Amino acid sequence: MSMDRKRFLTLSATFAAGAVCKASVGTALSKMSVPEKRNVVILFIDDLGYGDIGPFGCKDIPTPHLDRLANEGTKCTTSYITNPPCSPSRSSLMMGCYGQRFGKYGMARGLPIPEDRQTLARFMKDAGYVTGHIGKWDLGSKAQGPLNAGFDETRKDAPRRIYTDAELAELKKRVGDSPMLKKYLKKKQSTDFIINQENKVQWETDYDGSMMVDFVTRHKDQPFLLYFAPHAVHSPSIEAPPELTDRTRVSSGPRKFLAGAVVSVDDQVGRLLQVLEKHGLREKTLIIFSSDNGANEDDGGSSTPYSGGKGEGTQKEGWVRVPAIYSLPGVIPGGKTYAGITCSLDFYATAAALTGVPAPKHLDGVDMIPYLQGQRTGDAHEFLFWLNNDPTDEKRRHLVAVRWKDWRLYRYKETDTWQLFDLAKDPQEMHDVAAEHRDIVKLMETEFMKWKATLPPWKPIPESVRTGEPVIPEGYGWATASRSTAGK
Ligand SMILES: [Ca+2]
Repeated sequence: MSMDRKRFLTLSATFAAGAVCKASVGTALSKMSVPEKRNVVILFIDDLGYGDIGPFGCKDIPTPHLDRLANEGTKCTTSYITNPPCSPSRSSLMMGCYGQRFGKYGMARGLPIPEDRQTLARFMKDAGYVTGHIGKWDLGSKAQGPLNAGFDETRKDAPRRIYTDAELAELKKRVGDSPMLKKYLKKKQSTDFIINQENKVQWETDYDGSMMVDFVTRHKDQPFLLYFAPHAVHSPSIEAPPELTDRTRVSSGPRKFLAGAVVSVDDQVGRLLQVLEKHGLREKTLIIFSSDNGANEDDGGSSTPYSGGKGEGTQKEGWVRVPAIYSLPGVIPGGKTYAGITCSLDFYATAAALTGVPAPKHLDGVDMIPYLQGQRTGDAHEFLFWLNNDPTDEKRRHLVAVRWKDWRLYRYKETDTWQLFDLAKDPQEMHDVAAEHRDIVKLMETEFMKWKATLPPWKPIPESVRTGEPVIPEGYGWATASRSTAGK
């Protein structure tokens, strides 16, 4: 059976069952004054820490455009990614459900994204949206690129800058004797700069921002979903040029360069807001801003006030707690904070609610708009769960955890004893209080076991799906889906 045929049957079954979104689509839509479809832009930053942008308390990196976005929207101060790091996080976002539901128990690069359930892009496309992807992909099998997963367009990968010996010597002088230089620039090939159509060297995230402006401009007259996943602020940020680093208050160390990359992200947010305003789309566009996992501490990323992050910190809150902002003027209140528990699985459900088409049944997320409007109160998710125990994954990334109210229940592997932390009183997780709260440990463990019982077992990834064509074509401009790969 062809993929399209299977998809049609899945869709038919969904509609026949009369599926409705879990969280009152009708209520949220009834508050809107304009009956037309809203655009959705998801800005998903790589390794951006909880404490690395102004709206979340960062003092040393100016982020005026993100400050404005938070002012024109609601920031979520207890937002998580359920499946760290890059690849599982992006997969679960795109599927709107825990990665374990399709076998993703860790990094598991090459694991196919399921074809019997709509991706977010596929759902939006079927709901009449034009769908675009820019930047990092890192999900699915080698043969499943954005154009096979419901995106109409993906921006092509421009060629990378190759340093001359003289340029490399200059860079070394600027960044010092960084081990990152040796690790990432072995072939003198830049990870942060590309060569653009004009044959000029350009910071890749800035180039991607130009593609974002181009996408919005070309599709201003039709509803669109844009998934913007820039390279920044992933390691190494050491190539960040003085034009970026000089705009921060960090003057030395690895954070200086990471700060420059954060400034670049903020610049692109500014360009997005500008192009939306130019075309009268600001109040017709939901912007969701977040990160694929917590701070990169090796690069000076910050999880403040929490501890942990990428690298050695993957056992702590800062690895999975990320900044998140929702902005849709006229629908979502501006300048507010939502402190309830929410997560990246909610992006799909929230976007789906805006289409008026019933959301698919496989989602674990909820429509956040009623929570952000205050129509619903409390945590959007009473419990969230983490189970990273893929035996082929790096041991340091193994993680078992549960969040409930202010509590974080944690253990490294399933045979370990649970530890319990009160994040309200102890955000740095210095004091294990499991012995004093046996009842809470029991309650959270019981919920974890119930959730785990709903998951399929882990299986190795078949060799056959690990090879295939490059998922993002090289060149300039946009690659577009053909009828055979994307239907319609
Ligand atoms: Ca990442």
